[in-house]
Amino acid sequence: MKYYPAILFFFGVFILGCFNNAETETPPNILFIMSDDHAYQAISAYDDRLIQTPNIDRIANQGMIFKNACVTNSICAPSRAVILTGKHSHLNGKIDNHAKFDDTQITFPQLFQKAGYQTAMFGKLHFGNNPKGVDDFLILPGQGSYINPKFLGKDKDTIITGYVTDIITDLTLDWFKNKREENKPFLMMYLHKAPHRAWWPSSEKFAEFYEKEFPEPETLFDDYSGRGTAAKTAEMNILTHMQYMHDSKVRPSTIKEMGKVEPEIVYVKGDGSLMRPSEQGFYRPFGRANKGQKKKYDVTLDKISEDFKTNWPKMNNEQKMKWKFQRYMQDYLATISSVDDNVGRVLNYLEETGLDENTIVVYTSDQGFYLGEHGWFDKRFIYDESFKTPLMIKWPNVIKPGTTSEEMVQNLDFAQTFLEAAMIKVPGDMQGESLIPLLKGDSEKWNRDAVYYHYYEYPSVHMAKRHYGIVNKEFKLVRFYYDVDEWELYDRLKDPYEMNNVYNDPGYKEVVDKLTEELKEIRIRYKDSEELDKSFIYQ
Ligand code: SGN
Ligand code: CA
Repeated sequence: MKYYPAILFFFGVFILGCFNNAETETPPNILFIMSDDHAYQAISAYDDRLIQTPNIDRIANQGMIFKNACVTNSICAPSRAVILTGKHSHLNGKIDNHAKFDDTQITFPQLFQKAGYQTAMFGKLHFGNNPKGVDDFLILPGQGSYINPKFLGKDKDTIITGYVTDIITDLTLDWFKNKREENKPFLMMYLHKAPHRAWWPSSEKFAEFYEKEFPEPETLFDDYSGRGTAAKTAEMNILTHMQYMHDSKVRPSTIKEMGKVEPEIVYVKGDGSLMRPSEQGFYRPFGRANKGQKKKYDVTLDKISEDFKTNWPKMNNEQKMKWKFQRYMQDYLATISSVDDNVGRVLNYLEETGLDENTIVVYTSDQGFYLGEHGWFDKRFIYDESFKTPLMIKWPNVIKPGTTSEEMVQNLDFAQTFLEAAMIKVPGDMQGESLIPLLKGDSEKWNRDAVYYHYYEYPSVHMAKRHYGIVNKEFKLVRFYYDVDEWELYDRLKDPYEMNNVYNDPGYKEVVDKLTEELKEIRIRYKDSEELDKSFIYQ
């Protein structure tokens, strides 16, 4: 009997030794946080002129921030398909928001699940299919709703009362607290709907941000004179295409009372048919709110409508543009403020439980977004604000805190990075590159200097023409096609706002020749072609 304590001690030391040893070999957990349409200009780790995002910044401060991260196709569902399959749109087939996702393809969560990870997904997927490879999920149907959203689940669908950003976080935290199996590493996909149009904040943030005024971008009044047809014909101008009721949240009754105030705009759908804004269910997100919830929005909604009624009749176009820009920023940034608070809740939980020590945390968006640059909202273009996307990754003991990478990395690279980090075999047909050399500071092992981009969704909402191109740190060469055939070249270092297409400037002839050749090569390397393209033509 008297030897028991000693035996227990040695046994304890043995177990601890095994545990420590096991822990160093334990594959890391992955928390993948993605928001929808979150512009890097609206994250203070990138740029603090518009908003402070102290919680999202924590990931950058404790890890690495990528200043040249970009997407392969700047639109929601296609970007998600690229992330999940590690393949360009022309190979995974989800070229635009309308195309069906072929879910017989392997997505990286399936490989994690097979390798023994516990996997979960909460929030916006926007696929039309349920996710494969996740043990637990609750996803929004399509775009989902900001207020009292419906979720699709494995067993049953459910409507949850409240504000979507808070709810997605509650579901994620509930999973961590009550469903996580401690003996397995996890892959958690925590996917926000915010800050997607029509930018409905929580009632508190709506009131708070309505009082703020934001600096305008230098190119708010761009007349597109230095660019081609695509920029001139896109329907994403704040003055011309943003809607007073749907976007700026002037009450429907006020609009009615004032007569005709909305700009005349008709969208062309993917199948070529026309869709008027009213058919998009304008004001619908707010329509889901119950009486008590609506009441909380009333004070701010009344202020907006009062202001509009008094001032709109006196405004010239420049003033209307400025007014709409402020309303846009107030709501867009208010939704981001909620995302930031909620990301903080999840990061706190990881820290409090010590889970953070072996967890890779990623923050990104499905693409960038225009916050008034070139007069625009929305995305789609290869131009910087929508081509680039926020990306920051923290991985304790692997990534040196507070580091920056300027390399050309893409959402195409995520699957391979995560698989390699988890020591899971990467399928040979994935097209990205693991970011792990960059994360470890071995940048000499990274030799990509240009990326490929291809956007398809046209004709469709916002009318951004089809285009493909090649981008390196210095230049961007683009071909717009389908109903035009126009080339553009931008000097990214001399013209960071991309105001002047220098494709026909004789001084850039050598650059054009060299990049045209490289574009041909990169299309071959990634298996894109004119023939493939023809199979993606509508009608
Ligand atoms: C909706 C939006 C568009 C947006 C698309 C695609 N209009 O149609 O502004 O570009 O979604 O967004 S809305 O008035 O209905 O909000 S994506 O992120 O899903 O690709
Ligand atoms: Ca999106």
